[in-house]
Amino acid sequence: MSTYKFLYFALPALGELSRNILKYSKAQWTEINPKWPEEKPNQPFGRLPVLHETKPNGEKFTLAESQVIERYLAHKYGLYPKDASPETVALIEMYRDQFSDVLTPHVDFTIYKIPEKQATFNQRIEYLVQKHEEILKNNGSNGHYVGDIITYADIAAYTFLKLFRDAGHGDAFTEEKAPGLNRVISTVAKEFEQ
Ligand SMILES: N[C@@H](CCC(=O)N[C@@H](CS)C(=O)NCC(=O)O)C(=O)O
Repeated sequence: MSTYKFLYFALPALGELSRNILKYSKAQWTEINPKWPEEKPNQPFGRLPVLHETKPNGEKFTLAESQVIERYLAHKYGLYPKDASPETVALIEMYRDQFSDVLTPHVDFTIYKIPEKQATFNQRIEYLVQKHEEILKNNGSNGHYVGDIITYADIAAYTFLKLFRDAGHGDAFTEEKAPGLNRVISTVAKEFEQ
């Protein structure tokens, strides 16, 4: 089994979904919060997150780019349906990437303190909730985006909605407004608690 070092800041932002995939998959991993900016020149592209893998035969592999790291781990840990077609993989990744449209303004106003980004966040989360409720309804309102198993898309929704809720922005997706998304959250949460 591979072991991993996951390098990111002690913040819930671009590294959060990879952290949750590592936790959910019960991978053997440790987190490192590098000294910044001292460690910046030592990163592949000067930014975080970065994943360092050591394979069972001792071979090393390093990856940067948050969404690439997530997908690498999601493939390794079975978070796409078995034998998924390229179309199914693409749909799962499309559902996940939707959350970046909301995460970006969220990071801008919570971490970079740009107050006017809050309005963009509010407008984008409202739109996402409306669209994703339809997608989840079309999959049978069963707590999953695709089929009846937990995929990368489900863990993405759980991760980012929890992140927004923990930051005090859960009003946009209450049970009443977003029953489908709340079902995804509770389905994934059950597995996390095991
Ligand atoms: N496209 C990159 C962006 C990474 C990024 O913006 N990382 C920020 C933290 S969220 C960073 O390293 N900031 C410190 C810096 O740029 O010096 C990704 O998705 O991983």
